[in-house]
Amino acid sequence: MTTGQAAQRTLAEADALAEFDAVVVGAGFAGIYMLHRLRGLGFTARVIEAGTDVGGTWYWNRYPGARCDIESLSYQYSFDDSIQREWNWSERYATQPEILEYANFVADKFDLRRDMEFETRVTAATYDDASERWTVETDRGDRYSARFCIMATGCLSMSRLPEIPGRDRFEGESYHTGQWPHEGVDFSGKRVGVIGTGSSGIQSIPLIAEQADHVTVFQRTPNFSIPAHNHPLTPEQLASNKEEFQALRHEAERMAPARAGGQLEIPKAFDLSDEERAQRYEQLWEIGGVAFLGAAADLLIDERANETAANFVRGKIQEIVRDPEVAGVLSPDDHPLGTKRICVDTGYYQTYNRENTALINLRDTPIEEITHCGVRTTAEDFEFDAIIYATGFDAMTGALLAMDIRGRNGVSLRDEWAGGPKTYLGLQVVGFPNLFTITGPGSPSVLSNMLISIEQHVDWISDCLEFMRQGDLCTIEATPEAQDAWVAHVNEVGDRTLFPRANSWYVGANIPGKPRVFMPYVAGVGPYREKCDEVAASGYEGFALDAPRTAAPA
Ligand code: N01
Repeated sequence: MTTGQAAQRTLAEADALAEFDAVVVGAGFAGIYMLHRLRGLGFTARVIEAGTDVGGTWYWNRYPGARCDIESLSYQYSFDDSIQREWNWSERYATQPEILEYANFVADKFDLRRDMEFETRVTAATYDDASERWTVETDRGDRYSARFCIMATGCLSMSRLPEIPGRDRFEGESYHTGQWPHEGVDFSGKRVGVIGTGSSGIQSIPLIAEQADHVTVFQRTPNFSIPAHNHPLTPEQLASNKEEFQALRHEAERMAPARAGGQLEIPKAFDLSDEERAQRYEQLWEIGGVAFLGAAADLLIDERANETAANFVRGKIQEIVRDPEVAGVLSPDDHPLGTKRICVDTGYYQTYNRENTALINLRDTPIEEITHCGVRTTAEDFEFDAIIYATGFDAMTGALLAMDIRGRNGVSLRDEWAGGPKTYLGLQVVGFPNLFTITGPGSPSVLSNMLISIEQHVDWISDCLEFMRQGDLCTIEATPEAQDAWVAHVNEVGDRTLFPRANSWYVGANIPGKPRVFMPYVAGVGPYREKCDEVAASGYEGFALDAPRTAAPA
């Protein structure tokens, strides 16, 4: 333990019995902004974070090639204009180190670390009916008491190792992309096996292949990937964005995606002739990135429309990859394009033209076990110096359910969500008063620019807390009627799209035994914001608000 950690530890011990207005779990982008708002409102708050510093996703995912697939000029806070005025992004898509530096820049600018507890994992949060307060417990034995408990735990923060027999037997190096060593890894001269071809695999494989002696990629399901066409940002681009940023953000915050009937100027796939459609797909392929999903208004609604775009991408894979058999294995055929998170890459398909890169189709020859020296499939034994698990996350609910969260009458969130997550607006759960989930299931979250959704939730929660203070109210809790209606609505709009058809982490299909529920809200941040604003303006319709029974309000 360093002197600094020891000093912080002593502080934590001193704080262990202290009471706060709010405890915030997680110091990623959500926790950072939540603390800033709470402080601004004069609430006392403590942020508890498992990592040694701020950053959340961008603290943990340090694998080679890790970048955001939202353009950096959009992936930034808007709450204080001086942040974007002072910060300059270097590339169209920022690298993980640069985004982490940005998180640190914001934490420093607002002097946030003094209210944060690092290297501390929350293990339990329990609501006490009598005192109407939460007790938050950590893996260091600390206990915090707070009126409000705010989960800023992220949607993709519980990394997941697959249940392959023999995983612990491997004598070489093992890594998970979501828990990458801070000092980096040098693969020079090494034989590397990569399991998984989602965004993390697709971003890291090209760079690992450039460095390693040999790379073997184990693919179970091929994914659609669109080129990033990343490039440095010019001083002119940065300068003009600084002027336009707030207006652009205002517009983005109110946007409904094409799949929800927004952006009427976008044509439907069959409004175009075959030639016009091909031209449009080609243009969007050249622009690159997730914008490809906006190629036609009905891509995520109409299977036939989707198939035209999927065919276009499959054609690109055949063009890029020299070996037609490998191109065939890389071509997705089991889900509509975009219904698993679309990937954005730099040189991914091209990597399979390298002499030192091999692709193993696990559909033909599944992995049987990990051996002491590599991977055994039903067809072959592979020897590796390192195995990389790019096998993803227990998304959206994993981080919440990893804690023992108990609401009124000791009811556990794990039991409440045994059949899948149920929330009102993705913000609250019946039976868990004064517990908020930032970008929780049932909100746009992972289907949106996370910075937009985080700011909207933090602002909504902050306004709600201020409303409660003004009205001398002590507890807020979603009503069962409002929650049921919201869950039904989230399912209904989700079912109008093609999303539920894919075995994606959006529906929990990557976790054995996880209930199959489509978790994010697809109607877009604009309509969602309107609904949240209406609820707030009505005096929090759908929530029960109560005056204190026992103690003074926070
Ligand atoms: O995880 P994934 P990820 N044997 O779940 C395979 C965000 N993100 O870390 O599809 C063999 O997508 C699994 O195969 P299958 C982004 O939202 C963003 O890549 O289950 N294979 C799949 O290929 C993204 O969607 C960025 O058949 C196994 C892979 O592992 C999300 O995080 C960058 C297996 C997991 O893919 C998750 O991405 C990175 C097994 N037993 C991540 N188990 C950007 O911003 C699993 N797999 C760019």
